[in-house]
Amino acid sequence: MLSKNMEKALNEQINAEVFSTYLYLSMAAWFHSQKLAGFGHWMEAQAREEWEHTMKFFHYVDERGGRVLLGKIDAPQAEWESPLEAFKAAYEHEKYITGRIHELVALAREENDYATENFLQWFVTEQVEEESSTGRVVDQIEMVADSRQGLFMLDRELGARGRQG
Ligand code: OFO
Repeated sequence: MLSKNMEKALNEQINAEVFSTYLYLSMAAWFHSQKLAGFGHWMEAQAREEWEHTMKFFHYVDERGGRVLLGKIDAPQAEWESPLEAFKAAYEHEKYITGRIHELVALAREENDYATENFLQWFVTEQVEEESSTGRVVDQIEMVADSRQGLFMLDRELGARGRQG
C-alpha cells in the first residue's frame, strides 16, 4: 500500500507527464506550421513516449492500491522563435523532469518504500536518455546555424525517428 504522501506525489507526476505529452504535441504542431514535418514527426514520437510514461505511473499507483486522481493540465506554450529555441525548451523541460524524478526517489527513500524506489529506477535511466536525445538535437541545430540546407537535412534525419529498423 502506498502512503498518502507517496500517492499524492505520484499523482502529481502523472500530471507532469501528461503536461510533457501536451508540451511536445504543441511543439509538433508548431513545427508542422513551420513546414518542418521531420521535426514535427520527432515531437509526435516524443509525445507518444510521454504518454507511455503517464501510463506507467497510472498503472503503478493502481497496482499498489492507490487511487489515481487527475488534476487540471496547464496549456502549453504554442509558439517559439526558432527550431533552436523550441529544442532548447525541450532540453530544459527534460532537466526539470529529471529533478522531479530524483525528488520522488528521495521521498521513496525517506518513507522506506523500496518498491517505489525500485519502480522509479526505470525513470532515472530514462531521463539520462531524454536529456541526451533533446540535448543532441540542440547541438545539431547549433551546428547547422543559419544554413537552410542544413536545417532541411536535419529535418529529414529527425523525420526518420522510429521509422528505421
Ligand atoms: Fe520526457 O520524460 Fe517523461 O516527462
